[in-house]
Amino acid sequence: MAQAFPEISKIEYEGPQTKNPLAFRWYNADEVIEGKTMREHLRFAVVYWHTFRGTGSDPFGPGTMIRPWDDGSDSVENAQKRARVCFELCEKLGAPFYAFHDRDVAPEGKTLAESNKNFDAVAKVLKEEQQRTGIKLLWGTANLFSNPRYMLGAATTCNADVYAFAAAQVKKCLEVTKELGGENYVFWGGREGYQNLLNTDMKRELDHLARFFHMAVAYAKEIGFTGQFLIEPKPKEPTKHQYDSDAAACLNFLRAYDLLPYFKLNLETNHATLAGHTMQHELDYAGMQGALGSIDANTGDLLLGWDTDQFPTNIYLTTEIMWTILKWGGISPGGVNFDAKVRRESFEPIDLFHAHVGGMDAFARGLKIAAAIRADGEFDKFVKQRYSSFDSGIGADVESGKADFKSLEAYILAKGEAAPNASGRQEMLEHLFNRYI
Ligand code: XUL
Ligand code: CO
Repeated sequence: MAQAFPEISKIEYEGPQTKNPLAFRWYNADEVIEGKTMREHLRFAVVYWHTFRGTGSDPFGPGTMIRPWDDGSDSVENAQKRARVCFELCEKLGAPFYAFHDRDVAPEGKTLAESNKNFDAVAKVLKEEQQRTGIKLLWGTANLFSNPRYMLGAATTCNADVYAFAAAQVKKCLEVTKELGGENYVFWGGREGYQNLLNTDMKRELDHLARFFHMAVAYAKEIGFTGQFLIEPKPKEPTKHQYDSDAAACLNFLRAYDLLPYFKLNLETNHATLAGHTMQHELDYAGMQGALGSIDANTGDLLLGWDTDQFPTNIYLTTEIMWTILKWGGISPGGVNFDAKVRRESFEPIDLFHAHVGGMDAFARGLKIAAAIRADGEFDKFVKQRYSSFDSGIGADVESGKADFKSLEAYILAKGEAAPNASGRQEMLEHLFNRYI
């Protein structure tokens, strides 16, 4: 097949001084940081849906993207051709992974059997290309939200037939993900939520969702799929209230239904901010509970209240993310997955390269800055000192479980007043953070 991007050769690391926009200034795949290469830390992945199926359409107008390799048809041949283009892009970027929904890579047929046949035909090409290039599948997932049958949800629908369809679709997607050596399997709760509680039995819907996840875990075991299951939180859009609204809600759900041993979280920046959190908050919250699985790397827009899925270029953001990921020991077998789309106005094929190169470089730079912050240890020292009253005496009794309300009362009655507080020094610390940027 002729190249889709003949004018672009492999993107190389040229160092911070280069003026070449299609070169890495910071992402030097083999450079070792904290004992691992950048490639191993970052595990970059290209998403199939935005990058190869995004048309640039919005509620006010049709698609704008120029994609010369795509004939615009829903044929299996076109899908197979597109699959090969995905690998050309990943190879030229040096991205070691990709991720897909079943319905992005292969057209949906008139029946489930026909859809499965289409999926197999494209999976055959994906496998060939994986073997040719060494590029791997970070995760697979089933699209349980686009087809109108899923308008009321999939695993949380009120329609048992729709529930059965969704289960069958996930069954097939697990089989294909296993066949392609997928390292994770993601559930993003597309329409798993509600628009209105007047027509919704929330308890029953959540019970059904938990049953669904238990069935997925059981089937994975049966077929020998050993990838990590991930849930991707998002608070709203398309429904008004998504059940998997943020990290804390997901972890509570998983714990309540005995699913915690089988799942971690796939955290996405734009979803975190829609939930009223920072990405760093979500990462830290998941990390402290051993549930930090993978990230969908993107960013929202401060002035827009929806999921704009922009490519991340903000160094503060990528530093905070990589700092927190390093803190919790990394994200493998997860990765940094660019769930991001070029703007409608960035319609030329080369914009796909500018977007990914910029995102990869921003993360590489964030990783280097985060490692420098950790090497100096100034923040760690400050925070450790801040909590030092819990290292000995009455504080240590609290942490060890030795103290109770009576002993704490006796202690403070004898003392008369608590020791004075120390300043939080927020401004000093924010200034210190800037020193590394
Ligand atoms: C939607 C979203 C999805 C998931 C995969 O906001 O992020 O693309 O990442 O279903
Ligand atoms: Co996502």
